[in-house]
Amino acid sequence: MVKGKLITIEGGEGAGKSTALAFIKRYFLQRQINCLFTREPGGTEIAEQIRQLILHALSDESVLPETELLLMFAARAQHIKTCILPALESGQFVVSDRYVDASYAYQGGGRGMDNQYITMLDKWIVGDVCPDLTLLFDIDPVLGFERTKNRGASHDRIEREKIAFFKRVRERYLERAQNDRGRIKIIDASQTVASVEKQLEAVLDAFMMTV
Ligand code: Z5A
Repeated sequence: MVKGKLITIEGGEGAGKSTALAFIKRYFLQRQINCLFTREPGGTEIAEQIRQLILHALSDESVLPETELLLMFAARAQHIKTCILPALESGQFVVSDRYVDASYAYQGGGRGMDNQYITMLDKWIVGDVCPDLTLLFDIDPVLGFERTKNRGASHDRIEREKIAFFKRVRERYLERAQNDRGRIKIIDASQTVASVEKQLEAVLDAFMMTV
């Protein structure tokens, strides 16, 4: 029986997910809540190897959208069965930096893959291991890109996509939030770090009242 809670973090490029994670860690630490922090694609040894392949494949051969989608779900299968589910079953809270909504947003919205394939894989691989809460960091992709430029790190294969791709990603995320308001909470990520943390605290406080 699943006893823990699954919280996922989503958003576009440079939305500030990594920055917010430090705040979320402090939030749970202060409340002495045992929490596992993980990420997708990745989170287990095999899934991290798949991540490497998806984001940094060293080949001139282009990665097909179908391949990308299947690899995302291959990594997710490993992640759920060997990491997320055992933690939830032992009563732990799990916070994942990205999860299945990202496949709908990036492979569905960004790459334009038919939703029916994603839904099919979602039903098969994710099943009922659905997030209890999703924090969607929403930002105009132009501003998100500005921020990552300042960070100075080199871009991976997906990050090298054009702005139109990230606009479609954002639209798909917002569409999903619209259709699942109980689970997906939008954080206005264009605000200052202090304001983002305030929004986060309010959402997490409200969520903790329900558990
Ligand atoms: N992907 C997919 O396609 N399908 C899937 O199913 C899954 C994933 C699961 C890996 O994601 C890629 O995988 C991702 C989607 C795809 N590709 N893309 N794009 P990732 O999560 O590992 O990497 P990311 O999305 O590229 O995250 P990021 O670039 O590291 O962004 P971030 O974590 O949201 O931002 P950050 O590093 O916290 O902040 C960026 C900069 O802005 C940094 O300099 C901060 O200091 C600054 N910052 C942060 N917050 C603020 C505020 N509030 N004001 C001003 N400046 C700020």
